[in-house]
Amino acid sequence: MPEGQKEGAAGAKPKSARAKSADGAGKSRYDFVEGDRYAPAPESSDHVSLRDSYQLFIGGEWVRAPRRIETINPATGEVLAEVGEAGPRMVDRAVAAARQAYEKTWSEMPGRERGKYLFRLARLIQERAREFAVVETMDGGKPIRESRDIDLPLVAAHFFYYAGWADKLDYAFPGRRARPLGVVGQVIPWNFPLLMAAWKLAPALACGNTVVLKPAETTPLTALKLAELIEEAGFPPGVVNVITGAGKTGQNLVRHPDVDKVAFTGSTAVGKLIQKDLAGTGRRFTLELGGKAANIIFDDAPVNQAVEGIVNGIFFNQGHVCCAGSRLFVQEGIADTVVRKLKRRMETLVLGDPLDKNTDVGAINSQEQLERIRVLVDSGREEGARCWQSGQKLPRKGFWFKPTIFTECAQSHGIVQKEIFGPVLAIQTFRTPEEAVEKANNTPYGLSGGVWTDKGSKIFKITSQIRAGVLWANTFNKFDPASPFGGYKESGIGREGGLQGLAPYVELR
Ligand code: TAP
Repeated sequence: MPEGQKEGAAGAKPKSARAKSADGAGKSRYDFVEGDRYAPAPESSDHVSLRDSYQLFIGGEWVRAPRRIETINPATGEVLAEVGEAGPRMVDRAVAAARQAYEKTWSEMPGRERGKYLFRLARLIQERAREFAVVETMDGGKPIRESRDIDLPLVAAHFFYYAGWADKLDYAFPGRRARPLGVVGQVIPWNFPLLMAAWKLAPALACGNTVVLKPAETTPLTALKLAELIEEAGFPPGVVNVITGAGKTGQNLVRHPDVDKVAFTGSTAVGKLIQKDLAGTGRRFTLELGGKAANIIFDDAPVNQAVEGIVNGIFFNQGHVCCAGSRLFVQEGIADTVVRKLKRRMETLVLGDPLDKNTDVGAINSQEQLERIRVLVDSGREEGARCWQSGQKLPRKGFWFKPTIFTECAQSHGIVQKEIFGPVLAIQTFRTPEEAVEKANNTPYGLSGGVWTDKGSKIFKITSQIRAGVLWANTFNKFDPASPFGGYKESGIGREGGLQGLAPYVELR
């Protein structure tokens, strides 16, 4: 069936979907609500304080970088603010500030005192959660429901969790003495900007390290606002430094000879470059990289719940999720039913204004990412897989991509093997559990996966055979700060979260 065309009953919209916007006048200046089925429920951005221009946060001061870059709202194309682009001198300065703070204060401070700073920061994040959620949505394009209900609560939870470990490191590693490593260079991606900052900062600081953090070029704002909170919480100058910029800034940071440890989250391609950069230096690193998770649905699974799990697995955050369930394996006997129900459910997804509380699918993060998705989707069509897209209208401005599925996929197709990092699902079928496991493991990645079945024994058997760091059973995309996260194979090295997330930030004696 051609792209965009709805199939018979499966494509029919449910009743609510046909209802017009209640007031008929809810058109925003970006035409987000055209064709929508609910009255607009926009989250207010009046309470948000955003500066026009941000400097670099180095040594507890705001330092001007001569070169500037703009960050835009991907849902509208509007410029939100300009930020500094840190060149080599600024990277040097940030690393020197972190070194000084490490030697003079932070590493010498008792864990219980470090914990107090982290608890204070966690509380400040909670107080300002609404504002931060709005900024995250404006800068990144993700639906406000996600940034408000998932990102921000998890960010605060991470700081609370690791604050609790700061004075208990002796219990984390019984019989050993945990010493911090020194200055940590941290580079993070754009898909969960604040959450990735929390995953990186909280354990590093709890263990007594100081940090230079580089957020992604397209989503620097919440990291800079976090720096404002770090200032407000009274952290000693230089304990946390935030430098903005593009890939070159990240490269200068990870190559810096006075950085003791590198923590990177991003693509496998850049992860490999970093590994090469650090080879032979003796410096430590952890890499949290890409994924191509298998979501496996057995014929004894509760189908309706599984369909919700599939939708959550691939359309959460527009599929900009390293652990997204981007490969679906359905047991042959229920494949037609699952695909039919999935298509019907996809038609009900609300795509549009990310600040609207009804929105399920927001904007693609950048023009560049949109192009990447288009290229891979075109390659799927060319290779012979069958493409189907739901019928939502796309807003005229900004970057958007319709929820998309491919059926009739072969294991060799690029859309099955490569990380698309967009709202695109490749569907395959299987007959036996062995075939499901074989196909699920046939990928260079090994970050996450999901299994749907009524049988507990099958869950244990299958999950123990899938080579992935995180596996969910009868659910998907669930996160907790106490639970370790990380990959096998080309999905990375090291773990973040939980007790395991402390280990990469300490030397054990
Ligand atoms: P990348 O292009 O790899 O960028 C990640 C970060 O590295 C950005 O801050 C980027 O800067 C910077 N960077 C680029 N080139 C660099 C270099 N040579 N040296 C040092 N830093 C460099 O990834 P992305 O497109 O932002 O993020 C998407 C990827 O992240 C996906 O593959 C996704 O699976 C992965 N991811 C993994 C996880 C976990 S926990 N495994 C979580 C989230 C995302 P600029 O962006 O400013 O250029």
